[in-house]
Amino acid sequence: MPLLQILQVPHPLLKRVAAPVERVTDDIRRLMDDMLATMYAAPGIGLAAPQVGVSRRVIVVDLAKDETSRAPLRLVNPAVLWASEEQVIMEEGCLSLPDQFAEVRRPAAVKVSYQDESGAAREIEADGMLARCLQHEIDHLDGVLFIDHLSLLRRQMILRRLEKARRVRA
Ligand code: K1U
Ligand code: ZN
Repeated sequence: MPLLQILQVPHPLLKRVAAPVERVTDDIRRLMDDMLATMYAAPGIGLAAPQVGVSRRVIVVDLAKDETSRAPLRLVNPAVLWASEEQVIMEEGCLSLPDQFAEVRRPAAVKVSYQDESGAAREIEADGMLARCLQHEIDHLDGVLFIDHLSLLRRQMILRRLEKARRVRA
């Protein structure tokens, strides 16, 4: 399975609203398999299609701690149907902003509708890390990054830190 290139900030595709998927075809299923392979290799716990240069509403998620307990989720056209009033602060990272982390406040629990790999309509209720990851990935489909939830000052600090790390590596 080919590994895809993960786009990094400030690639313009990361700020674009992704288009809905009209039909779950073999191409979409192949994309999700390639995204999962890319996510496991990164490593990460989620990935959205725009991060690999495809501006379509597709995400994958797997919170498994090791290869033996993998439980991949493939979500096409995911949408938040309900979000809890309760909000929690958790640390987030993003494969498009490597090695940058920040505490972000979001709803503690969500209910998400989506289509699975066969095109069937499904819903998932989540809290904890799964709720966090689903919200982070759905944000990517709307061109929103976790740093967009931070103050301007903190966002600029992270972007400067990222630039500095790139300069050191170059
Ligand atoms: O969307 C992404 O860039 C993937 C991102 C998902 C995410 C992380 C944390 C909170 C919300 C969403 C990542 O996977 S960053 C890497 C990461 O968190 C991780 C990597 C290896 C093991 C465990 C976590
Ligand atoms: Zn991300």
